Parts: sequence; C-alpha cells; structure tokens
Amino acid sequence: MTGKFIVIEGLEGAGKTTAINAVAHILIQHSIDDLQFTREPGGTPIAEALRNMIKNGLDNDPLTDKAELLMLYAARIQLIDNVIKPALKAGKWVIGDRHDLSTQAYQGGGRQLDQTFITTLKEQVLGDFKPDLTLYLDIAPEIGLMRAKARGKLDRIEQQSLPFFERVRQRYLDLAKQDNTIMIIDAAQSIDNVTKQIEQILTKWLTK
Ligand code: T5A
Repeated sequence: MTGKFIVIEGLEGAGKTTAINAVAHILIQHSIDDLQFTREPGGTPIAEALRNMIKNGLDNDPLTDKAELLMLYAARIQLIDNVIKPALKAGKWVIGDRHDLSTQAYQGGGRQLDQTFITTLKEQVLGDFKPDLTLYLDIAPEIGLMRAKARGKLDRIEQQSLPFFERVRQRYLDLAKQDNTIMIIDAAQSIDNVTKQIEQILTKWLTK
C-alpha cells in the first residue's frame, strides 16, 4: 500500500509550521503515524544547498529569475526521487512544506516568468506526479509579512515588493479554483480557528 502526499502552501507568515503540526496530529489520531516531513526548496543535502542559494544569494552574483526557477526544479526532483517517492512506496505519508504550487505562484505569478517555459519544465521534470491534497493557507500579504518580519531578518524573496506578493496570492487563488485537490483555508483567523478549519477539511478528506 502506498502512502499519500499532503502539502501545505501559503505566503510567508501564513502559518505553515503550525498547520503542518496540526495535520500530523490529525493523521496520528487516525492511526496514520508513519510520517515523513519535507520542505521545499530543500530536504536533501543538494536541495538544501540550493535552498541556501535561492534564499540568500551568493557573493555578488545576482541570481536571475530563470536560474532561480531551474534551481527550484533541480531541488524538487532531488527531493521527489530521493525522498518523497521512496517514502510513499514504503507506505509512509509525506507532509510537505511547499511543493510545485509555490513555483506556479511565486515564479509564475510573482516573477511573471513565461508560462510556457514553466509548464514545459514542470511537465518534463515532474511528469504526472502531484500531491494528493494541498492545503493553501490564504492570507493578505500585509499580515503575513508582518508576522514574518516579527521573526527578524528577511531573505531575498521576502524582500520583494507588496505587488509581488499580491500577484503570488492571486495566482494561488486562481489555481486553487481550478483544482479540487487544493483546499483554501482562511489563515487570517486565530491559530485555534485555523486549526479547526484544517481539522474539518482533513477529517472529511480522510473519511471520504
Ligand atoms: N519559494 C519556494 C519560491 O519562490 N518558489 C518555490 O517553488 C518554493 C518551493 C521558502 C521561500 O522560497 C520561496 C517562497 C519562500 O519565500 P520558507 O522559509 O520555506 O521559504 O517559507 P516561508 O513562507 O518564508 O516560511 P515562513 O516560516 O515565513 O512561513 P510560515 O511557515 O507560514 O510561518 P510560521 O508558521 O512560521 O508563522 C509565522 C509566525 O506567525 C505566527 C507564528 O507563531 C509565527 O510566529 N502565526 C500566527 N499568528 C497569529 N495568527 C495565526 N493564525 C498565526 N499563524 C502563525
């Protein structure tokens, strides 16, 4: 029996860490306790090295938008082939902190990279691999960035302008409307209310 792949998505400060803990807790309550946690970009030594470059840059070598996109897909396929697929095959359930929807939203919506280029890469790299369920934590960028800022220094992507994050959010919402495996959670509410929404959606999905 293969496991399932559940992904948590959202803008910076949307509350993904809290949501991941809530998802794990609910799965364990349903006797699903062989869990594998992943994060993107990252999750293998090579993918973590790429994450560091994507988030912080390197020396005085400006990272171009296209190179950023290619590095994200390089990190993603390392993680899928070396961690996610073997885990699913072994019957584990994988809980992912971000996956390909982030690329569609940030590089497609935010950076406004050519959609054909992104779609071609996605098809070539991922094929038909996709999460079984995605929980998208929807939040206004002003609120999410305020939460992220409260934690300290902002990275390369967090330093983007507000219109960038508004485009990211809009792309997330547009894509969620077109895909019934993506559920929207109102992440502007209190942590308790966000957790309750996750509980309702996940319990319904698990008992489906
Ligand atoms: N990226 C990633 C791309 O551009 N393309 C891609 O394809 C991929 C995969 C990754 C960066 O890379 C970009 C997106 C990102 O910029 P990251 O560190 O993985 O970076 O992601 P971040 O979004 O930056 O992670 P954050 O830690 O900022 O976001 P979280 O995890 O959503 O935030 P969290 O849970 O730590 O919460 C932030 C704070 O808010 C509080 C928490 O206690 C915490 O202090 N909080 C709440 N406060 C009030 N009410 C609530 N409901 C709250 N929920 C949480």
